Amino acid sequence: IAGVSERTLIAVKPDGVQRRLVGQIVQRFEQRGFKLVGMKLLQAREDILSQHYHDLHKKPFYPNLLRYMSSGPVVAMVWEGHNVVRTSRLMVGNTNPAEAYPGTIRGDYSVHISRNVIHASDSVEGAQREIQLWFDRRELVDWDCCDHSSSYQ
Ligand code: DGI
Repeated sequence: IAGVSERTLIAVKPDGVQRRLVGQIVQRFEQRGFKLVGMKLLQAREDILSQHYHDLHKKPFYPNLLRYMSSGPVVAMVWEGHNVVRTSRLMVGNTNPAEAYPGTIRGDYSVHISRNVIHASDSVEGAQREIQLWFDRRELVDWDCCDHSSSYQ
C-alpha cells in the first residue's frame, strides 16, 4: 500500500511534558493506527532548535520560541503509517490554539500560540529533514505491528 512507510516527527513541547500530557498524546497516535518507531525524552540543544526552526529566525517571536523550547524536556517521537504527515497535522490542529478545533490536540489542550503543546512536521520532505536532525538512525526501530492487516489491506 502506497505511503504506509511514511514517517513524521512529533514532539511534545516542554509545556506538554510539564502538564503531563505525554501519555494522552501518545495514545491518540496509537489509537489512530500509527506505529511508533522512535521515542526519547531530551533537553533540546540550542543548535538543534536553531536548525529545526531555521525558517523562523527573523520572526519577532523567535527568541521567546527558543527560550520556551529549551525551558524543559521535550519528548521527540517518530510515527509511521499511511499519510501520517498530513493526518497528524489534522490531529494536531491549527498553529494558533485559539483557532484550533475541539477534538484536535491543540484545540483540546491549549489556548495560546506561544504554548501550543506539540510539534508535527508539515511535509514529507520536512519530516525527513527533522527526523535526521532529532534522531540517530540507530534510534529508529523497524518492527512489524501484529495488527497491520487490520489497519491496512
Ligand atoms: O508548524 P507549526 O508549529 O504549526 O507552526 P510554525 O512552523 O509556523 O511555527 C512554529 C512555532 O512557532 C509554532 O508552533 C508556535 C510558534 N509561533 C508561530 N507563529 C507564532 C508563534 N509564536 C508566537 N508567539 N507568535 C506567532 O505569531
